[in-house]
Amino acid sequence: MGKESITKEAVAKEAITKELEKRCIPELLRLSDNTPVDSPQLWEARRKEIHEILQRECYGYLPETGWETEWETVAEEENAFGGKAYKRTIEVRIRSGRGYVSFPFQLSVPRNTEKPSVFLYITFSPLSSPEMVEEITDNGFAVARVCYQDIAPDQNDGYDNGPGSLFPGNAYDGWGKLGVWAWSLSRIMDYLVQEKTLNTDAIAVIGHSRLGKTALLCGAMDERFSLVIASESGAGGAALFRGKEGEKVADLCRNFPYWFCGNLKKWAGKEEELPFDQHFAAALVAPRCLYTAGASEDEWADPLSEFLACRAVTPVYELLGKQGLVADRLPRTGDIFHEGSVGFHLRPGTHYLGRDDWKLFMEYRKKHGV
Ligand code: GTR
Repeated sequence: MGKESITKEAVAKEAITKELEKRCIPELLRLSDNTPVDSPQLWEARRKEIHEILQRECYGYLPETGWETEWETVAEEENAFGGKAYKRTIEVRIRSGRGYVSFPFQLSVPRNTEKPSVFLYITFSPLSSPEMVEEITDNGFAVARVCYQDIAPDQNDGYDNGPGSLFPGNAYDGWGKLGVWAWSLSRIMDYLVQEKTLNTDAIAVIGHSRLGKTALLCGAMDERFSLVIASESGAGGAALFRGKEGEKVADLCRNFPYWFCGNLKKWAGKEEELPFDQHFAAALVAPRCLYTAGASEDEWADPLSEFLACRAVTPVYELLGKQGLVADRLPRTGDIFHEGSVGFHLRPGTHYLGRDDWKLFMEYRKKHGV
């Protein structure tokens, strides 16, 4: 390699560092008492702090105890997709001292693969819509799919409906709908990890947009997922708030106050003062795999801010003995960074989760065995 290209490479890498420095985000590898975090043991302590800050200031506290869950298969299709897969619809029933709620999910398992890895996919569309399931199962993955509105309506209805009603919170740090959806995914995970026909070591959680935020929160809180895929999750998802284009804290709090906890409102217009930024959520996934997908024309989500969060968590991965994001330059349309435990791609086009994204997610999983 010539001197000139070495220099070009170094400049391209340096551009990432410079862009990230401009954001002035809070440090990950320092405890609140200022102790530098330089070992996996100290990271555990820092992890607890981050876990606490994110719940208190952004998403609200998710319940940790006090419920019972049961699951019942309510429908079965032995020969789905012309016999290539079987499908089960399973009802999740959750009970606490305050009552009982339920929602369905659908598990599609390919017959061509022994112990398939799984995508736990939270979707906008109802379970009756086919979505990408046939293509995913043809690729040897099982899919557990849940429609987010079946868990709890996407409305400002307080704690009236869905799992929120089992654990109503307060107006400050009570859980918002993202928390409710994310926590409910973990109740599906409780079922999946017991299912011996599946590869329970390779269960990914995936969602797009508001459901990308949900998937990130779920995978940040629940360490049983081997991979977390946040597609175009933007503000309140994988994108840094500081220096972000498009949607800001004030937009989220005006349009969707009920997605988050009440405390987030304090930070509207004050991103620079936030005691966290979204790389905190991404860092909780380490050392497990994290994949952030962006689209070049999705300014509202801001893929550069998503990319920079991936870069920002890389030192945590390195501390834990993994490569984080392996990228040699700021992302250009069409770039795919699949080398490290943090994956990223920048698809051409607008806000959407489609077959081009799925193809890359499946490639990444096969490459990393997660
Ligand atoms: C938008 C919202 C985004 C994103 C998106 C979606 O209106 O501003 O944060 O969540 O909805 O979920 O489709």
